[in-house]
Amino acid sequence: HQAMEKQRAKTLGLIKPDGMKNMGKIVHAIYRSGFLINKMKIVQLSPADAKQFYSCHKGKPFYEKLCSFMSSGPICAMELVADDGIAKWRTLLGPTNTADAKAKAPNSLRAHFGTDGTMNACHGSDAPDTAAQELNFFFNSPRKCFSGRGGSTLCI
Ligand code: RTP
Ligand code: MG
Repeated sequence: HQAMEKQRAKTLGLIKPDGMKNMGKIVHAIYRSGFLINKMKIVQLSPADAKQFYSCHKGKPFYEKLCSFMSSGPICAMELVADDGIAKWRTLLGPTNTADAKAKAPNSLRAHFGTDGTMNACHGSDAPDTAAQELNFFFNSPRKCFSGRGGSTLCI
Protein backbone atom coordinates (compact mmCIF):
# COMPACT_ATOMS: atom_id res chain seq x y z
CA HIS A 1 0.00 0.00 0.00
CA GLN A 2 1.20 3.45 -0.92
CA ALA A 3 0.73 6.16 1.70
CA MET A 4 -2.52 8.04 1.17
CA GLU A 5 -1.89 11.40 -0.43
CA LYS A 6 -2.84 14.18 1.96
CA GLN A 7 -5.63 16.23 0.46
CA ARG A 8 -5.30 19.95 -0.01
CA ALA A 9 -7.65 21.53 2.52
CA LYS A 10 -8.86 24.96 3.59
CA THR A 11 -9.16 25.94 7.22
CA LEU A 12 -10.03 29.05 9.22
CA GLY A 13 -7.14 30.57 11.14
CA LEU A 14 -7.73 33.42 13.57
CA ILE A 15 -5.17 35.58 15.29
CA LYS A 16 -6.96 36.30 18.57
CA PRO A 17 -6.85 39.73 20.30
CA ASP A 18 -3.81 38.81 22.44
CA GLY A 19 -1.94 37.56 19.36
CA MET A 20 -2.40 40.71 17.29
CA LYS A 21 0.68 42.44 18.70
CA ASN A 22 2.67 39.55 17.14
CA MET A 23 0.71 39.42 13.89
CA GLY A 24 3.78 39.92 11.68
CA LYS A 25 5.68 37.06 13.32
CA ILE A 26 2.63 34.79 13.19
CA VAL A 27 2.03 35.51 9.48
CA HIS A 28 5.72 34.85 8.80
CA ALA A 29 5.48 31.50 10.61
CA ILE A 30 2.37 30.60 8.60
CA TYR A 31 4.19 31.18 5.29
CA ARG A 32 7.35 29.45 6.50
CA SER A 33 5.24 26.38 7.31
CA GLY A 34 4.01 26.19 3.72
CA PHE A 35 0.47 27.58 3.97
CA LEU A 36 -1.11 29.77 1.34
CA ILE A 37 -3.03 32.67 2.90
CA ASN A 38 -5.92 32.78 0.45
CA LYS A 39 -8.05 35.38 2.27
CA MET A 40 -7.35 37.72 5.18
CA LYS A 41 -9.23 40.43 7.03
CA ILE A 42 -8.93 42.33 10.29
CA VAL A 43 -12.22 42.80 12.13
CA GLN A 44 -13.56 43.20 15.65
CA LEU A 45 -16.32 40.85 16.75
CA SER A 46 -19.19 42.19 18.81
CA PRO A 47 -19.98 40.12 21.95
CA ALA A 48 -22.97 38.69 20.02
CA ASP A 49 -20.72 37.73 17.06
CA ALA A 50 -18.33 35.97 19.44
CA LYS A 51 -21.19 34.08 21.09
CA GLN A 52 -22.41 32.94 17.70
CA PHE A 53 -18.93 31.94 16.53
CA TYR A 54 -18.25 29.90 19.70
CA SER A 55 -21.82 28.60 20.16
CA CYS A 56 -20.47 25.02 20.28
CA HIS A 57 -19.03 25.93 23.70
CA LYS A 58 -22.28 27.41 25.08
CA GLY A 59 -22.85 26.26 28.68
CA LYS A 60 -19.18 25.45 29.35
CA PRO A 61 -17.61 27.26 32.32
CA PHE A 62 -15.22 29.25 30.11
CA TYR A 63 -17.81 30.37 27.51
CA GLU A 64 -18.55 33.90 28.82
CA LYS A 65 -14.89 34.68 29.47
CA LEU A 66 -13.96 33.35 26.02
CA CYS A 67 -16.61 35.46 24.27
CA SER A 68 -15.69 38.65 26.10
CA PHE A 69 -11.99 38.04 25.34
CA MET A 70 -12.69 37.34 21.65
CA SER A 71 -14.65 40.59 21.30
CA SER A 72 -12.14 42.69 23.29
CA GLY A 73 -10.08 43.88 20.31
CA PRO A 74 -9.28 43.37 16.63
CA ILE A 75 -8.63 39.89 15.32
CA CYS A 76 -7.23 38.66 12.00
CA ALA A 77 -9.25 36.03 10.10
CA MET A 78 -7.47 33.98 7.43
CA GLU A 79 -8.43 31.29 4.95
CA LEU A 80 -5.38 29.02 5.11
CA VAL A 81 -4.72 26.36 2.47
CA ALA A 82 -2.24 23.48 2.64
CA ASP A 83 -2.00 19.73 2.17
CA ASP A 84 -3.83 18.27 5.19
CA GLY A 85 -4.39 21.92 6.13
CA ILE A 86 -6.80 21.45 9.06
CA ALA A 87 -4.51 19.13 11.01
CA LYS A 88 -1.37 20.95 9.87
CA TRP A 89 -2.66 24.27 11.26
CA ARG A 90 -3.73 22.63 14.57
CA THR A 91 -0.21 21.20 14.87
CA LEU A 92 1.36 24.61 14.26
CA LEU A 93 -0.98 26.05 16.95
CA GLY A 94 -0.01 23.53 19.63
CA PRO A 95 -2.07 22.57 22.71
CA THR A 96 -4.93 24.86 23.84
CA ASN A 97 -3.37 25.85 27.17
CA THR A 98 -0.27 28.02 26.79
CA ALA A 99 1.59 26.29 29.64
CA ASP A 100 0.95 22.88 28.02
CA ALA A 101 2.07 24.29 24.68
CA LYS A 102 5.35 25.51 26.20
CA ALA A 103 5.92 22.08 27.80
CA LYS A 104 4.82 19.83 24.94
CA ALA A 105 5.23 21.85 21.74
CA PRO A 106 7.80 24.58 22.41
CA ASN A 107 7.99 25.57 18.75
CA SER A 108 4.23 26.04 18.39
CA LEU A 109 2.52 29.41 17.95
CA ARG A 110 0.73 29.13 21.28
CA ALA A 111 4.02 28.38 23.07
CA HIS A 112 5.60 31.47 21.54
CA PHE A 113 2.71 33.90 21.56
CA GLY A 114 -0.01 32.60 23.93
CA THR A 115 -0.71 34.05 27.35
CA ASP A 116 -2.73 31.51 29.42
CA GLY A 117 -5.58 28.99 29.10
CA THR A 118 -7.99 31.41 27.43
CA MET A 119 -5.72 33.90 25.70
CA ASN A 120 -3.84 31.56 23.41
CA ALA A 121 -2.92 33.72 20.41
CA CYS A 122 -4.67 31.81 17.62
CA HIS A 123 -7.65 29.64 16.68
CA GLY A 124 -7.98 26.81 14.18
CA SER A 125 -10.99 24.87 12.93
CA ASP A 126 -11.03 21.27 14.15
CA ALA A 127 -12.71 19.33 11.27
CA PRO A 128 -13.82 19.72 7.62
CA ASP A 129 -17.43 20.62 8.55
CA THR A 130 -16.45 23.23 11.15
CA ALA A 131 -13.80 24.65 8.77
CA ALA A 132 -16.47 25.19 6.09
CA GLN A 133 -18.88 26.69 8.62
CA GLU A 134 -16.28 28.98 10.21
CA LEU A 135 -14.89 30.17 6.85
CA ASN A 136 -18.47 30.95 5.89
CA PHE A 137 -18.94 32.94 9.11
CA PHE A 138 -16.05 35.29 8.30
CA PHE A 139 -15.91 35.37 4.50
CA ASN A 140 -19.31 34.51 3.09
CA SER A 141 -21.94 36.35 5.14
CA PRO A 142 -22.85 39.30 2.88
CA ARG A 143 -25.10 41.04 5.37
CA LYS A 144 -22.88 40.54 8.37
CA CYS A 145 -21.00 43.60 9.63
CA PHE A 146 -18.13 43.55 12.06
CA SER A 147 -16.96 46.73 13.73
CA GLY A 148 -13.48 47.93 12.88
CA ARG A 149 -11.20 50.22 14.84
CA GLY A 150 -11.84 53.89 15.45
CA GLY A 151 -15.55 53.79 14.72
CA SER A 152 -15.21 52.45 11.21
CA THR A 153 -17.18 49.41 10.11
CA LEU A 154 -15.91 46.63 7.90
CA CYS A 155 -18.68 44.88 6.02
CA ILE A 156 -18.29 41.60 4.21
P1 RTP B 1 -9.77 27.01 19.35
O1 RTP B 1 -11.15 26.43 19.14
O2 RTP B 1 -9.80 28.47 19.80
O3 RTP B 1 -8.86 26.82 18.17
O4 RTP B 1 -9.07 26.22 20.55
P2 RTP B 1 -9.07 24.66 20.85
O5 RTP B 1 -9.85 23.92 19.81
O6 RTP B 1 -7.66 24.27 21.09
O7 RTP B 1 -9.82 24.63 22.23
P3 RTP B 1 -11.40 24.52 22.53
O8 RTP B 1 -11.60 23.42 23.49
O9 RTP B 1 -12.19 24.53 21.24
O10 RTP B 1 -11.67 25.87 23.30
C1 RTP B 1 -11.91 27.08 22.60
C2 RTP B 1 -11.17 28.20 23.27
O11 RTP B 1 -11.77 28.46 24.54
C3 RTP B 1 -10.77 28.95 25.42
N1 RTP B 1 -10.72 28.08 26.60
N2 RTP B 1 -10.60 28.54 27.81
N3 RTP B 1 -10.46 26.46 30.76
C4 RTP B 1 -10.46 27.59 30.06
O12 RTP B 1 -10.34 28.66 30.59
C5 RTP B 1 -10.58 27.49 28.62
N4 RTP B 1 -10.68 26.37 27.93
C6 RTP B 1 -10.77 26.75 26.63
C7 RTP B 1 -9.46 28.96 24.68
O13 RTP B 1 -9.29 30.26 24.11
C8 RTP B 1 -9.70 27.93 23.60
O14 RTP B 1 -8.84 28.13 22.51
MG1 MG C 1 -11.81 24.47 19.20
